[in-house]
Amino acid sequence: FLTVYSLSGSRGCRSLSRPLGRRQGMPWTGRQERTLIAVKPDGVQRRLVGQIIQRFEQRGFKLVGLKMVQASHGILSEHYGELRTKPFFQSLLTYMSSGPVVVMVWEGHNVVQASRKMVGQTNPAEAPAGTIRGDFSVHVSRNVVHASDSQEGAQKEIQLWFPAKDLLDWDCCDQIYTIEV
Ligand code: DAT
Ligand code: MG
Repeated sequence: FLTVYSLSGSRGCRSLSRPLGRRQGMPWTGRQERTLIAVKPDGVQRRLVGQIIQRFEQRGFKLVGLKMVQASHGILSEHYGELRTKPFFQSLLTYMSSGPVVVMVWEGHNVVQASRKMVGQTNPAEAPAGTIRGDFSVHVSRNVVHASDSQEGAQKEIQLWFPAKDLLDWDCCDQIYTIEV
């Protein structure tokens, strides 16, 4: 366990007198909404991981979990269980397991709905410029990124992809500037 101490009061953080890192139970750090975002194999192959992470960071969300995995059909069948009867289901699983994916949990105010908007419609042809799919993809079968579609879905997906111990509850020092607390 690594504890990082801030060295000066010049960075504009309210919590400068205490360790940065794991949450200390301050009243202004209430647990917030979380969602699962994944850069799909096409996004990883096309070296879009950094740009996608940047969008969530710059919007003001907090990264609480991150890993790169080559997903099995087992976990993908569960993840996409609702689409089991669709004609594209098998090809979806083949594509999603074809190479590494970068799976993340992001936390913040209204993060589920906001990230769906940032990602854009399922079919990139309908996703406006400025969204991730609208900027980086052209076809529904290669739409670069996954985002949970509801708070309940997010909870299930987060549990499916991450053991609780791999999600970090930490204080981000700009938190008092991104939401009213
Ligand atoms: P979303 O990823 O926007 O939540 P979804 O849950 O309906 O959309 O579908 C999951 C993924 O399945 C989607 O991101 C890409 C793939 N998919 C959906 N519709 C498809 C289609 N008509 N043909 C091929 N792939 C499709
Ligand atoms: Mg979906």
